[in-house]
Amino acid sequence: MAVEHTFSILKPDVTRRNLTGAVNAMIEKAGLRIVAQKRIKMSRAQAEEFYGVHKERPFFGELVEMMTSAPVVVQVLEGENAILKYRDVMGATNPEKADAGTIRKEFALSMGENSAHGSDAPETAKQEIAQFFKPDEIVG
Ligand code: DAT
Ligand code: MG
Repeated sequence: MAVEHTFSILKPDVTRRNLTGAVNAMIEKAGLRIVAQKRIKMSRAQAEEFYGVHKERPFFGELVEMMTSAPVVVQVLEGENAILKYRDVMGATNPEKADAGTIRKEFALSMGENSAHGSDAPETAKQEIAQFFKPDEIVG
């Protein structure tokens, strides 16, 4: 399995509760390397573009509101099989269904405020990284 990059967001519920370091410790403990990171306040346009695939879903408005409600930390994570590995470290979308020891089990407040985003496939990882980082901001 090759070394991959995946895109991560530590969501507003994490920054609001001052848990950035605690989540990053779980990421690093899992063997993923944070090779790019910045704290930003997402604009409505950025959030709508980022979650465009969900725009017809009933929760879309709420999702955009939540993602723009406080700063987020956007990241590129590097590692062997990073895309699937980070999905495992995050746990299930619904924190009630997330396994023990995952980010969402430990920290998520609800299905909406579920602490972390991670890309779901190589193609989406590439697109999502490109939305937030220039190539020279990724330092492996
Ligand atoms: P994931 O973030 O695990 O990739 P997703 O891509 O299906 O999950 O959905 C994106 C985000 O949208 C998810 O992290 C939280 C929110 N969301 C998904 N389904 C939801 C629902 N039924 N009610 C409220 N928010 C939801
Ligand atoms: Mg998703």
